[in-house]
Amino acid sequence: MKIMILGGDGFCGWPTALHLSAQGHDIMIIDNLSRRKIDVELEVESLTPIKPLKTRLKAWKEVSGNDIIFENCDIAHNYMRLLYLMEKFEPEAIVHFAEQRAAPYSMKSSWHKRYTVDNNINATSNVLAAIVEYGGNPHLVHLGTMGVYGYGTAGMKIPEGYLNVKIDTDNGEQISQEILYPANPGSIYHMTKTQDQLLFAFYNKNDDLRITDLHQGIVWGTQTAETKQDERLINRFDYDGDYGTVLNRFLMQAAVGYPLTVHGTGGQTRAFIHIQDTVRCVDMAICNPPQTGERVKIMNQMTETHRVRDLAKMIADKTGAKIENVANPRQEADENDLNVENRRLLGLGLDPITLEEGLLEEVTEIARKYADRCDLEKIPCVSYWHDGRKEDAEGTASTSKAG
Ligand code: NAD
Ligand code: USQ
Repeated sequence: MKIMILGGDGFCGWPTALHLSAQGHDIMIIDNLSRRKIDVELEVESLTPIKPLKTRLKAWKEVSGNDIIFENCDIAHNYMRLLYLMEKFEPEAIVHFAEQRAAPYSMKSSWHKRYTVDNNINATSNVLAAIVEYGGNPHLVHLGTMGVYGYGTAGMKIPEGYLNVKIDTDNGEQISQEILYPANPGSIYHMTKTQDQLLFAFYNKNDDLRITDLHQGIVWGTQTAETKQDERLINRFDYDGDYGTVLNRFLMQAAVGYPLTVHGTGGQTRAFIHIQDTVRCVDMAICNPPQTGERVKIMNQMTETHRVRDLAKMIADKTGAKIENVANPRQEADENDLNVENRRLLGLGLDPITLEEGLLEEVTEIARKYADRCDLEKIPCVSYWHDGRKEDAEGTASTSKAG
């Protein structure tokens, strides 16, 4: 199959491109390398030494014998080039990873809020318009987020995208309808993903586009079967306060002897999935497309849920790391339960990698191995959701200094 990977130089996109190439598909990566430029802006680097994209592609050719095409294009702002590349390559499937994906980065300043809205919503809108204009009926697989639902339970498992509601009509009848589960984003980044959902619903209804939206939890881990094959193929590992996600941050903090930075009480419950399972799920989604005329297929792409403080304890027990409760820079519930339906991907044969089996390998093979590349000053999260959170944090800092 010919598959276009939008955002194929990123943390999820790169290992997905290699996996699909190893399966024998023809791959074209489209990326504007904005994630690498954001590293320059933030003055931080991936903990793992990632190579320039052309070096990565050369190494993959040597290891596998396969070519992957790369085209540099800003899909949010260069619509004509995106359309031209679709018409030239004629993809049968398109995987869309190409968005600004960090919640703290999206909340850093008004510039970062506007950049994230502009980049993400225009990217998705352009992809959908280009698919219609190109006319080849490719299946679009988008990486969405569990955060579109918020992190509550409403006394039930969060369903896979749609909620059955009963409505009392004016003439006393009751009707049933399935609606998109109510959106409840917790950051500007998450909000852009809720807007993506509406764009998908519209283009599906109006143009019969075949779309799968994968509502993914927090991805942890670094390597996959393909990225392990040569050090030049290594995947990125973000640990800084803007892009590092909680579990990978804790793994790195344990490796460098930095107290694990639990925000607030650590009562936040979140959904997780290993990067190897991300890659497998995208493959399964591509192999099981919706039919033309079928509504947007939504699958919850996560394999386990954990409370942040339990994760910290699990890693501290395995490594001897200390835990520190720091003031939470985010506007989010201190404690929440999370119960998620994920039967669709399990039903397609996903056999998840669990935290229990994978954690120590990550600490020793990745976090400890590259610990000397860590810049300790980049660890604290200093993106505050609003001024009150900043004042709280500064208040806490001055109290502890005084104490
Ligand atoms: P990433 O930042 O590592 O990769 C995104 C890639 O897209 C980068 O290479 C970037 O340069 C590219 N890109 C961004 N805007 C672009 C544009 N306008 N034109 C062309 N290329 C562009 O992010 P990731 O962690 O690989 O996440 C990929 C997708 O998966 C995102 O949409 C994210 O929302 C979703 N997701 C990620 C996680 C996670 O924990 N990493 C969890 C759930 C969902
Ligand atoms: N947290 C800590 N300490 C830290 C870092 C984070 O306690 O050092 C807490 C946060 O306050 C939050 C939780 O851990 O409660 C998760 O934070 P995160 O940065 O790991 O994840 P999040 O901001 O939600 O974003 C990540 C990805 C995003 C994806 C999302 C999936 O960056 O692209 O969409 O996970 S989900 O969380 O399911 O919405």
